[in-house]
Amino acid sequence: MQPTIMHTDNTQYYLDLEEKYGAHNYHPLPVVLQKGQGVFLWDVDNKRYYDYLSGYSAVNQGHCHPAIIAALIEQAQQLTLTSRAFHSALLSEFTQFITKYFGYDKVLPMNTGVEAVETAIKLCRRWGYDVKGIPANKAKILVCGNNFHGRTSTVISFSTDPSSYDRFGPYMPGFEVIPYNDLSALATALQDKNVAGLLIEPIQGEAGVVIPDEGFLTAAKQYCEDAHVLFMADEIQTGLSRTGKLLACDHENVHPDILIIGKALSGGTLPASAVLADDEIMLNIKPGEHGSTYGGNPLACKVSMVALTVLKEEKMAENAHEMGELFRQQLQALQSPHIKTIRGKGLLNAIVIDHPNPQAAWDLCLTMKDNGLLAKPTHGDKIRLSPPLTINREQILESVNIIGKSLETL
Ligand code: IF1
Repeated sequence: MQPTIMHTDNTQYYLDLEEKYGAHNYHPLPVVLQKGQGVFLWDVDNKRYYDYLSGYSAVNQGHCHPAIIAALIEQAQQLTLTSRAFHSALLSEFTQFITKYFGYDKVLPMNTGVEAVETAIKLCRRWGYDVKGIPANKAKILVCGNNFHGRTSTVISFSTDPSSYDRFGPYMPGFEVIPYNDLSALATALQDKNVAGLLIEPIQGEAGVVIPDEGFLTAAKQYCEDAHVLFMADEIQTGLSRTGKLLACDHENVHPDILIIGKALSGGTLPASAVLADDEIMLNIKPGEHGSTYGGNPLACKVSMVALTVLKEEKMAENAHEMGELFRQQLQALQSPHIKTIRGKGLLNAIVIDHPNPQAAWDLCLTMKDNGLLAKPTHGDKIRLSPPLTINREQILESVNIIGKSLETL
């Protein structure tokens, strides 16, 4: 089943420990990591790998980016947490910095991605009642088939993936699933006057990097506006330069009513997420009605400002665009009979494997691991390929070489 697994005793020691004492809610590749720098990771035997997962796009700026780590250390020695019972200088500065950076009136900081999604849902419902005038407890939020927005019991209530929701019910009502990239389904769903918002990934990551038709986001935003419905973009995975623009919505010049970001907001150092919106939406939540102990802590605020600065100063969106084009073109040039599809935008890419063995994508990831490149299959036959945005030309060519060599063993 797993022909290429080669563990050292050292690696096996750690695999056994986690198997025995950790919950079994993941099925990781059998590699145990202990160091990261830029586009590279090292395992406990000091073997070096290209990182083609980037912490699920949380490490866009590269592992242990020197400016981000310096800010982290400096702030950790100064002040890490005040709670929101008091003000902090850094939260104040951060609110100004990030609202100017993305062009919104206000920000609400949280920690994990799914908490930011939950926050957006609450903001949207509140706006629905207080501004749109939806009758009490009737607000509806539209979501898309094959969505991924996180793991809380509310968010899995509108997942269409049984492995996310099965036997975790009862489920939160108030959501309607419509097909992704389907304007006529959206138009029909928007006829319901109780719809308060549309929650959407501008590119569906977990579904296997599914890119909607050109013009879809623009039209969807317009349909929402016409129906007096909020357009909420989950840019947790697609945002922060990953797809070759600061936000994936920027490819169509769409400015979401509610913007949800996370992951790379802290450059992979600590959980930091944020929801951005204008006053008409944000100010409906009053003191005491929403919050979080760690949300907006000074450490996260400092690190996030540097992580966002680094994205711009080092032109990571431009590099993601260029390296993404090169990467897909080089993959194409491999002419591998085992690649059915290559798709992506910037450095958010996926390949679909064509092979009679249903385990082929997993086996390929094991072989790539042995050859010095880490990536993870999703939904059986797809492999997401998303290196840090600092990757250069020579590193892309070497990576494609590793992928090509590995494909030949299938
Ligand atoms: C896991 C995928 C990535 C996300 C979008 C919200 C969240 C995520 C668009 C929640 C999180 C993760 C979480 C991770 C696997 C993963 C993932 F494989 F599911 F698709 F990134 F590629 N919205 N995505 O992608 O953010 O609460 O986790 O901070 O193991 O669940 P979170």
